[in-house]
Amino acid sequence: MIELYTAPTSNGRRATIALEECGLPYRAHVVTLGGVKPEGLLRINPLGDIPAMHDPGGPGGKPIGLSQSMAILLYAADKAGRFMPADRTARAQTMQWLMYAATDIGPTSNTVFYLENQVPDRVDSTIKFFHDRLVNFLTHLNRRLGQVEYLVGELSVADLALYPSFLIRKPLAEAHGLQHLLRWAAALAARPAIARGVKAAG
Ligand SMILES: N[C@@H](CCC(=O)N[C@@H](CS)C(=O)NCC(=O)O)C(=O)O
Repeated sequence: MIELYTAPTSNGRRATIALEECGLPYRAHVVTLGGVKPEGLLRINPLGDIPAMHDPGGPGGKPIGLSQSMAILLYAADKAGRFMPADRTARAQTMQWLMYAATDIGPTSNTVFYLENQVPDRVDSTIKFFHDRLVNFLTHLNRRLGQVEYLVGELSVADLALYPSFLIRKPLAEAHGLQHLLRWAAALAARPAIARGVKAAG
């Protein structure tokens, strides 16, 4: 059984959603962020960051430990043989949108969070810069989702990568009337495995 260390954050939910959608049995250990980290988590990731998982039945039947929510998502999809289009062009496009979630949306959303909540000196012009950048990224997604049902047509790891980051920024999508993005999110929210994944992260 896969042991997963997680928490109710976008990264933590990405891992639980991935395991639920891929139908891989796992046990979730919900970790208190900022607190003492369980030994099992530190053995996989000495940084103590969630999510991290241990799969005793990894490739070749050997155990594997993994951190990084995107790596866990791709591992689960590969193990289950799901959510990655067979067509090579569609696969390349899936990676393009997954990277958009991983390197543009996620980090910008996190930066807004840190600037608004954790950086000691609040600088409104800097917050506005990153906030506008995030709105621009979400608007780009909205345009894309006005043309396709899911990011690459069929449901893929790109959608599963993005959805947890979207959840935190849903109010922004509502405030800017990003109807296609909201339609996409409602379709994902209606999936029982996604609902279970969000709940399992705590
Ligand atoms: N890039 C990593 C980021 C992992 C990360 O930053 N995890 C945070 C929570 S979302 C964490 O565990 N922080 C340690 C703590 O707050 O105690 C991923 O996608 O998994």
